Amino acid sequence: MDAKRETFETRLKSSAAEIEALLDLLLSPTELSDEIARPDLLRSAMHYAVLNGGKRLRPFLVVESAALLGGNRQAALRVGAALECIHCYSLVHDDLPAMDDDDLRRGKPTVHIKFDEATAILAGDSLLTYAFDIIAAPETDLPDRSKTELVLAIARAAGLGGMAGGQALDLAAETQAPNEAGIIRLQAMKTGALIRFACEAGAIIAGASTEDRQRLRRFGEKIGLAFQLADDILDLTSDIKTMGKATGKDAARGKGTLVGLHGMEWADKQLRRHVEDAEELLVPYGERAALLITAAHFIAERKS
Ligand code: GRG
Repeated sequence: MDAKRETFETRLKSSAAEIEALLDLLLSPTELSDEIARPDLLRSAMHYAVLNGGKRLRPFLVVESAALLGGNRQAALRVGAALECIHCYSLVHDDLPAMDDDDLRRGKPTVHIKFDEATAILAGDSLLTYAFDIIAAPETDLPDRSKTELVLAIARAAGLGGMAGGQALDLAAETQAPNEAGIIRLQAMKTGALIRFACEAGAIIAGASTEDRQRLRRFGEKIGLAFQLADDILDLTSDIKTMGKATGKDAARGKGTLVGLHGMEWADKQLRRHVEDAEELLVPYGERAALLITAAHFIAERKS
């Protein structure tokens, strides 16, 4: 393994450990002020949904984007934890029988299998809500204006015009296959929006200039495209053991993907192009951006 990749993997692991420790604390049985009680079954399901493995890529992007622009690390960790709560909620709800109907996630039983469907729905609901709590709480040491910007940006990324809307388009795609532009839009919403937020959040936390914020946002967009393309390739080429979840489902359902439309050779080339574009965007930051650039490569080359 080359040195840059090694540094990246070490940093990804250490930020994942910090995020997990924070999530564990946030999901402890002790009530926060103004909470009346924390029902233990629901709290346990949330804890299980969040602390069951996972690469913690989105929080890593928040932390490292903030670090690039001189943002407060503790605040970035909290925003990363909030984002991971939303990501995990989306996985819990996506796995439900009414959606993808999966029994396995991150190599373990999905939340509705381990607990029950109603608890899984409520765990997702509560994780989504908790994300806004974590950002707005006094423990997140940021100016109120930055918190408002973060809450607005994460809401737009997760809601009707972002991830949840993308999931609705994805469900509709099972009965009517979208064209290429439709696939790109669906994926930008369903998967891309949270990844773009992760990178833009770093700039907001750092109180960066509009230009820096825009640059990080575009970087997030590019690696979001790479992430989804890699996911489509893995859905076709990987197996349940490596991925920790069912594979081949998109193809089996005749769901349109860019790989299905253009073939594997095109997808590989396109993936390289997205990573090059992402790298190009960070040129102004020189060596300081090396870690984020290695992250872009990792996203494109990941095996799970
Ligand atoms: C239910 C509102 C709602 C949205 C669901 C994200 C999502 C939308 C569905 C998940 C289905 C899926 C496999 C999407 C492809 C991209 C994706 C989010 C993969 C999983 O993310 P990783 O690889 O997972 O970062 P880990 O486990 O490492 O966190």
